[in-house]
Amino acid sequence: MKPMETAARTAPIYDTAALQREDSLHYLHPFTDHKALAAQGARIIVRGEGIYVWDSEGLRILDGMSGLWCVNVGYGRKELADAAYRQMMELPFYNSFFNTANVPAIKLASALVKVAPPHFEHVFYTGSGSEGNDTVVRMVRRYWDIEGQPQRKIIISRHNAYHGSTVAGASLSGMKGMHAQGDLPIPNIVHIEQPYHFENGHGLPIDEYGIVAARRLEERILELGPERVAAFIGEPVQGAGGVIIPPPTYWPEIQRICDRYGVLLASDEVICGFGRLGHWFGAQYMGIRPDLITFAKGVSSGYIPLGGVLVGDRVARTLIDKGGEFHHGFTYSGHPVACAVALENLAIIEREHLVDKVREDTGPYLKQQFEALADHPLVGLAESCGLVAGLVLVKNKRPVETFAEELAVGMICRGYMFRNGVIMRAVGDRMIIAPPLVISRAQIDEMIGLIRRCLDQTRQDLKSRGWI
Ligand code: PXG
Repeated sequence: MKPMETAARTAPIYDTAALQREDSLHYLHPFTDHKALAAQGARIIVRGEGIYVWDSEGLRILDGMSGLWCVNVGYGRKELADAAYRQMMELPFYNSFFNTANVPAIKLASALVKVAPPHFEHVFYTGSGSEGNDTVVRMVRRYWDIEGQPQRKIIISRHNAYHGSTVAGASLSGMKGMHAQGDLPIPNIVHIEQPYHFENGHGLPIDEYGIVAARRLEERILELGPERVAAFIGEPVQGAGGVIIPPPTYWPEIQRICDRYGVLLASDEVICGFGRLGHWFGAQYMGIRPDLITFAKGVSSGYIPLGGVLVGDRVARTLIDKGGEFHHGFTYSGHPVACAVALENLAIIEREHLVDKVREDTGPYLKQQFEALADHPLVGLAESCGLVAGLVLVKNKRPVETFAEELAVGMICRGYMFRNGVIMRAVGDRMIIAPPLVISRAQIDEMIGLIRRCLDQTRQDLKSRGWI
């Protein structure tokens, strides 16, 4: 069955087939089965404006995923291009090693600590979120060395977490497929249950389940011996894992446990930072007080690679006052062009009150509209938090019956999304969105309308296959 093409379309401006051939000849993509891609051909995105992108066939697509959770201020921002241009002409690069610095890196550090929770006064820059989390691993181990407890090496993370794809990032991640390729995780990284009520709640009231899930951390700390545990790391809301929104009781209990055993708390805010949850940082939404915050993506709205770690006073004081040289850093730590773009990006977020807008206007509106999708016969659960949201495709609603994993129902649904001109990501059978923070109420209506139409088409398709 071929769905109707209803999205706005202009005449193609590129030779798509030729680009696809060239793509598969030379370009190895991240997380891609290249044989399958070559058979199908990549969708080539050529342009963006506001919350929309266009592909090489001229199809306009509402980008419900902000590129990859990052284009928070939307596409086509001249201010960001101008900031990059000015800085490239002034000073395109200089390193921050050997007692040197550059102006944008200094100014951005001040701007970041201004919006961070009050106990954050320092920033370490990286080029990506993965490098940020590698920095977290190096930094917490260094911290405990300096503090005279070098046996505190273990970092506890969660199944189905995503913390990046470098060796340490993939080890912290709780993705089976990643661990299976390349002898991961590295030693001294362990994983506990994710706080996913839909899958693990077994009928417990959600608040009660939040405590149970958090206590998995305490159980594991006691099993390993608190004197060996260096840190706990988690995303306030798990992104790549499928927008797993924890029960409200979860994070405060995690904080209590970390405090009790002196374990450092790292909040990976690569997705949740910079307004995504209606606060500058997800930790503020969750009411926790992390020691380290990893950031990337939204710091520059994805216009240029930049990441880093906000370092809270507890760790910073030890590193600075007692640590001497920390043997860690990257060529592009504090890259002047990336920092200049990020500074302008933060200025846009402030000027346009995007954090408040998500908290007070578009976040609650999305919640209302998105959660109403739960009335669709194919939807077992629909939930949102700020401007992230996820729904679960199910075979039966009462009692809940999910689809067999190998049917890849989420991917079928995702196909309809693309063809109808809206990007929604599939994580198994969880369909997720994280639209740009500049999305308006009218555009939310447009997005929800498209999603509903795709759900209908998916349902028809599954019926014709005899799967429902
Ligand atoms: N932490 C979190 C929470 C992330 O979401 C990273 C770290 C790594 O950042 P870099 O910049 O090294 O990619 C991420 C990245 C997906 C998907 O499938 C999500 C990410 C990356 C690739 C795919 O949703 N997030």
